[in-house]
Amino acid sequence: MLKMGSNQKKTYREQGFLNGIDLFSDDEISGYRKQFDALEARLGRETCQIGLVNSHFEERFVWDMATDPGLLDQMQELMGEDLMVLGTHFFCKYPVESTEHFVAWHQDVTYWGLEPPEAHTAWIAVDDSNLENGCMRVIPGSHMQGLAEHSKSESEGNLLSINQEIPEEEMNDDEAFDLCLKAGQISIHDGHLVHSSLPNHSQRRRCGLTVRFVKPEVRQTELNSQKGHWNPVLVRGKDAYGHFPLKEHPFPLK
Ligand SMILES: O=C(O)CCC(=O)C(=O)O
Repeated sequence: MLKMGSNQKKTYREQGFLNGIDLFSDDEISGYRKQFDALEARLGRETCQIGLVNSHFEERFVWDMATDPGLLDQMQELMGEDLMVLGTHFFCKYPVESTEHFVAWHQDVTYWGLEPPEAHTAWIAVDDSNLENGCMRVIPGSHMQGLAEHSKSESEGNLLSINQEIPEEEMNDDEAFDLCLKAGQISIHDGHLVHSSLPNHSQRRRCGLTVRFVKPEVRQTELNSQKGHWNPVLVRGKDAYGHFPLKEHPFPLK
């Protein structure tokens, strides 16, 4: 089991995120990147930008990334023994052509319909992600401040599913911390943490795979932002609650 230091757990509790955790070696991530590139060649950029939702049910490599034993060890350290993968979603920002795509300031759990509204996300860098290509940014400690009012973004290019945002005038960008990552590294953030990302002004793609985790005690009380039901899969421990229909693993765990 990969052990996380008590300092990291304290940081996560206090700041609401961790950054720069090594997960995959250069060889491993370049293998996964090749498989993503092949998917992109097959499906096209428009789909791959934000259209790949829950592809771990169809694509073996996405399942392997999302359930990597080292990742599950880390998530168990933060969340406890019993762990479900709630969903996966690629966020892929291509170099700006006409529209500048960005992700507006938001808190994940606002529109996920979960009760209690608790979820944690691992963001796996498929490509290097930094200031030039629009890495994720977070407001440290903002997960402690409750849920903010979200409205519709007025700027074109917001990649969020229902174009939600915490209005610009309520945000102070000076407080933002940039989550620069090398490919193969991950960040982890609390579903209450305020975060966003700026447009990709480089000539490189910026692709990350988000893996959302919940504990089995969570239930879905409203439809999520895609107007649907979640299909979580138990990946560690046990489900003593049965709040979701039991979902089989699409592929064996490593
Ligand atoms: O990848 C990004 O730019 C944003 C990701 C995000 O909003 C999320 O993980 O909830």
